[in-house]
Amino acid sequence: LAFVSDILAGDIRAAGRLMRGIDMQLPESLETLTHLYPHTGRAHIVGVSGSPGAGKSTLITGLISAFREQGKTLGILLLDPTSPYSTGAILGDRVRMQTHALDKNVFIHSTATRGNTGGLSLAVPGIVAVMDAMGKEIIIVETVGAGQDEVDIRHLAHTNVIVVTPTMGDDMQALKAGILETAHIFALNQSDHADAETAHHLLKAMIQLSQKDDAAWRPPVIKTIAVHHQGISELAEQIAHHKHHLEKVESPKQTSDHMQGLLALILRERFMDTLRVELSENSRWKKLLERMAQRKIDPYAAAEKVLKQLTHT
Ligand SMILES: Nc1nc2c(ncn2[C@@H]2O[C@H](COP(=O)(O)OP(=O)(O)OP(=O)(O)O)[C@@H](O)[C@H]2O)c(=O)[nH]1
Ligand SMILES: [Mg+2]
Repeated sequence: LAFVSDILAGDIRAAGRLMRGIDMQLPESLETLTHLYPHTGRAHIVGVSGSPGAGKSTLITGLISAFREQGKTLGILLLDPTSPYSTGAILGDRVRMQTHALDKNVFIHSTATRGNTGGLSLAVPGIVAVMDAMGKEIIIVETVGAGQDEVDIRHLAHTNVIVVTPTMGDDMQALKAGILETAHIFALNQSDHADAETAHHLLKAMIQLSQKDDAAWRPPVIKTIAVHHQGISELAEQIAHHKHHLEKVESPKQTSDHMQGLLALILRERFMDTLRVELSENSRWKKLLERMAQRKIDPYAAAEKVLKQLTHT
């Protein structure tokens, strides 16, 4: 348990080691997490999602400076996108964020995202919990919003920042309703682009349409030019503003949604693993598989049978 107190004291080496253990889902690392968990729940978790190349890492680098100026401590988690656009991006991000790498108040970790089901990996909530236990006041999680990630990051982040760009053009129409509704703040990055004004109006109109009349929080759109550090302080301000909003109004509901989502995420992954082993190794399904092959039972009916048997034993 000396290890636990090291983490609580913010020891970087101990934390890095534990995070790698959580990445691999080592039993002893999960055991340590059990002891750390009661010390978590203090950090403000901010998700930053958006398409590959939207400018997420550049924005985050700016946000780190803005929050450091306020004396806040930070944890940054970069989720390695599997998208072909982003090969080597983590390394690049690390290099760009290097200005902060010597600052002991900023802890940066990167990990692969994909779990069995294509969403966040099992490790992500654990790694965030370690940063929380280390006493990091703000934890920023960068994730590519191309797949289902933004749906899962919702169950972790208190504040969801979606990064969009004017070059998205028609693609902006493709912003899924689910994303519009769960975003708390939009950063319209690359606002130095010629189409920025058009995109700004379009985005605001879309947000307007997606909002319920009685919505307690209306997502602001912040125009940013991350490379020139423009709009960053406004973005940081809105993040803080949203935190206050949660403290006043929505927190209990969000917490309960988060707990449910986290549990579902972990159960889904665990269940997939169990299921894979079960179907390939337990001989009791052999007959069923054969009957499927002989077209004596269709796959839907077979699945129904498996489900019934598994949930009733
Ligand atoms: N013109 C312009 N370029 C920008 C702006 N913000 C970022 N960039 C550039 O866009 C490129 C991608 O920026 P990143 O911050 O790596 O984007 P990202 O969203 O983290 O990318 P991935 O992690 O690969 O998904 C870099 O070359 C940046 O310098 C901006 O506001 N305007
Ligand atoms: Mg990036």
